[in-house]
Amino acid sequence: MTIKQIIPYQILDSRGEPTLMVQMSSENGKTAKFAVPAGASLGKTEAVEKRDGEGPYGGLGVLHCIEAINTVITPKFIGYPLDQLEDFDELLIALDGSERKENLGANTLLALSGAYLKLSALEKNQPLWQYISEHNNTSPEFPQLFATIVGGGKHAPGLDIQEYMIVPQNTNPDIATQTIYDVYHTIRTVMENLYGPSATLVGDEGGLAPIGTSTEVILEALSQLNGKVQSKFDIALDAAANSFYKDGLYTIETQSLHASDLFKLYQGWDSKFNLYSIEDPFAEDDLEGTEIIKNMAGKPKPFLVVADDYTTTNKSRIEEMQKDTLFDGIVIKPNQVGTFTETFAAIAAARASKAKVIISHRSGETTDSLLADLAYGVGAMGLKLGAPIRGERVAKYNRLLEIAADLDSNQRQSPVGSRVISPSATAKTGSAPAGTSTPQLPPSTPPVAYKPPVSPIVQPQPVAPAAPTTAAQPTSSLVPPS
Ligand code: 2PG
Ligand code: MG
Repeated sequence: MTIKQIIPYQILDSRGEPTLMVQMSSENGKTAKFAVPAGASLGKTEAVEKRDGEGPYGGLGVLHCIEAINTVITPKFIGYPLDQLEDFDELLIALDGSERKENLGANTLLALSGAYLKLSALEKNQPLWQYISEHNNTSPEFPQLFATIVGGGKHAPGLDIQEYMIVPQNTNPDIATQTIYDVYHTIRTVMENLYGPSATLVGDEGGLAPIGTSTEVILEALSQLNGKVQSKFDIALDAAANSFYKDGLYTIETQSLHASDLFKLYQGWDSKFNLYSIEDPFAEDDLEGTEIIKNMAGKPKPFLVVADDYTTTNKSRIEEMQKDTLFDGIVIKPNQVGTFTETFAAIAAARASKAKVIISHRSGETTDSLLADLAYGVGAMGLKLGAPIRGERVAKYNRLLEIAADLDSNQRQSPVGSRVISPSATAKTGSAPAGTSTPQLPPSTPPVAYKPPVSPIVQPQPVAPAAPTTAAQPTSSLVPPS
């Protein structure tokens, strides 16, 4: 089966800015579409997103990308066979001919690569996750959800840290989603009580955006909810430290800190609130910060160090940085590199280095749900998907719920379900496969012993109340009475 038609068009992303969508059809009339997301906090080595630089939408339009598709790219691909992703992407990369896709634009390439990937799956009558899994020879597994509860940095006013996330320890999409829902809505009430109605406004990823608060307050509020919602959860931060770093100093919550003092601040938060991971804890070009990360490698760590801006979904960068096993987790964002073939290569490189693979959305998203299929299909450890509100975020939650429901109704044709895991027990205690250089970490909580039910989809557990009670609250309780 071959490509019959390619139609590119301009749509708006979740920030209301233009982005590119490609619709691709096969000879037998099947059609797939993919739309490209956009980031706000960017790594310096991300592939280049092409925008018009003039004309409508304040120059942010993608009409030049559309023109390039219509004139340069489409003529090469009409009649091109499906199910040949690597060749297809290779040809796109060659047509662009630049290191960082600045000629045609990484957004142009990704829109085509995504539509082609989806159409190839459709042609094989396979769910997208299955196609991805077979293509990569990976075992599908539901990811742990990294859900933004409170936002800051470049995504929302009020806080310097970009994302305060919870990571439910249960990967069953239904249980994880309910847990995130309960935490999100309770924190919303807490913030409203503390800072007034404006604290219920949200940032780009749906995270709450309270003004006049602090990291300590947010972490305290989150940690008070642990054990009171359906699944236990860990707390993770994306510092996105590039965005509050300048001239050797980090400006955070009225302090100006060198990397070593910022690290002490992180250690203080970790000792109080037991952080699971911090993404981009230092700016990517702060050598002092990189040195601190290097010194952590191979030793007990207070929290896992996750790379996003450092590695930008780039296989070579991942391989280079992971020679010293700098990072415990690596964020994967297809639009940082520009094609799905390169995205898969980055995932494989991250895995080969024993880092956890965390698939991620962007702050400017579309309602496309491919990321959920990608995370499940490659069996990623994590999926960053924002708050459980706003259509473009909810699309990913809903797709995971749909995959789980489909598998359930298809007699669980595939080994799926609820790995109940304790990251603080598995990752932070360094229980990586033998022979890896993952640092040995001090023992913390013992692993949650999980006995899979007969059906791989977990039976519903007793539901904890959405709003926690005050029974065991310290006097400084931030959590409202139910
Ligand atoms: C990040 C992402 C997503 P952005 O930094 O990890 O949360 O943000 O898309 O703005 O880069
Ligand atoms: Mg990040």
